[in-house]
Amino acid sequence: MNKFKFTLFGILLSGLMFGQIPSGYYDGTEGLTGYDLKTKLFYIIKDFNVQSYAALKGLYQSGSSKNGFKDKYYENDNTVLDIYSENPDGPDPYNFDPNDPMGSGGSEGDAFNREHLIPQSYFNEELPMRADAFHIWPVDSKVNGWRDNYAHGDVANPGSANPCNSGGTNMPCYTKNGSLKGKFTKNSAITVFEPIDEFKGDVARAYFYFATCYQDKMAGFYNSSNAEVKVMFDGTANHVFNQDFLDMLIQWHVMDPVSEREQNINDLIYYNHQNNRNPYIDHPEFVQIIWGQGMDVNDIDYQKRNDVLVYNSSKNEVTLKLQNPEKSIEKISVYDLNGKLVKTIQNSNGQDEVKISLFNKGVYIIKAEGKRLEFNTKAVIK
Ligand SMILES: [Ca+2]
Ligand SMILES: [Ca+2]
Repeated sequence: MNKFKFTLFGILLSGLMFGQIPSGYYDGTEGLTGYDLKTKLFYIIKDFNVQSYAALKGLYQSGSSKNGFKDKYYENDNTVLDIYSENPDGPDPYNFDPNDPMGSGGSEGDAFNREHLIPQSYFNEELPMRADAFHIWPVDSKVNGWRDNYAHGDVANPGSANPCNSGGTNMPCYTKNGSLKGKFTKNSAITVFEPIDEFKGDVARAYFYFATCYQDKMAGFYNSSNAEVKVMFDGTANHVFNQDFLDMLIQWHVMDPVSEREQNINDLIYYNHQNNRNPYIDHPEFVQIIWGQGMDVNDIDYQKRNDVLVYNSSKNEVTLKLQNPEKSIEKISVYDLNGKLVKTIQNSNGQDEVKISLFNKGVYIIKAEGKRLEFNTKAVIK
């Protein structure tokens, strides 16, 4: 096991801490690695204050300043923050008032309801899973229906997708915010649903929470009558995940770091609802320590983004060029593979193009932060 790999991921994954972790909450986790750490976390989070399924509605309506189920981050208009319709690059296609009745709609934008990121049929609609707010989020009901019981996953051939309007059966297809339904990049026999880049890490961390909180129930879930469960899980209490699915979740987790919204939701659920936390929001490095042993940055397939171009502009220079005027680059941090901070660039005058000079050959990880922007990417100087 290579220690500096952990250091690097730890630095990249620990973002600005907005959350209020209660004192002593993670006592006893120090020094633990692998499944020992996961089992310790299981004991910390499993006995939560189970709320009713109906109580989720009140949670979504909460007037708390930390209610990350409302949009306090993009339009900041307190409409429902629906990951399947929020457009972080501009105006939303539609919005819901959290006080409106939930329902089912004939088309996108008609109504919202409760989306189980891990489908209810996997666990026979039983409590506490059925009402656990860490994986049940308010989303458009029509898109919820299209997502169905499929796993979340990267969709193959997104460029050939058409709108899902005809019912989500015309795959690959996209929703009004660009979420995709289609065949899994890792297995063309499997249908998956892909959230937009902005929320991929959020979704991945919800899966990591679920895998930890219910590790003792995983064998039972795996034997559910729903065949789709095997796309996500492997039936074990330790590893929990199907390997292809896990590799993708780790990639989503690394590329889309913890956001203020997630930290707010973590506090909201802890202090106002069920009194437990998602450890992977408080300690994103735990993902690597549990599941990513032996993994390094070269194992992560850093995808191209359509909001920022990252390219080698000359022999010793990497350029980040913003493609979307709604966003801004405010700060860039560059790390070498030892996890050492090589340089920081403050882009206080808001230029949409930032050049980074790097004189030593090697692989670097670039962390970009700004308005409506936070991601990690890789750069190579040859
Ligand atoms: Ca919005
Ligand atoms: Ca995110």
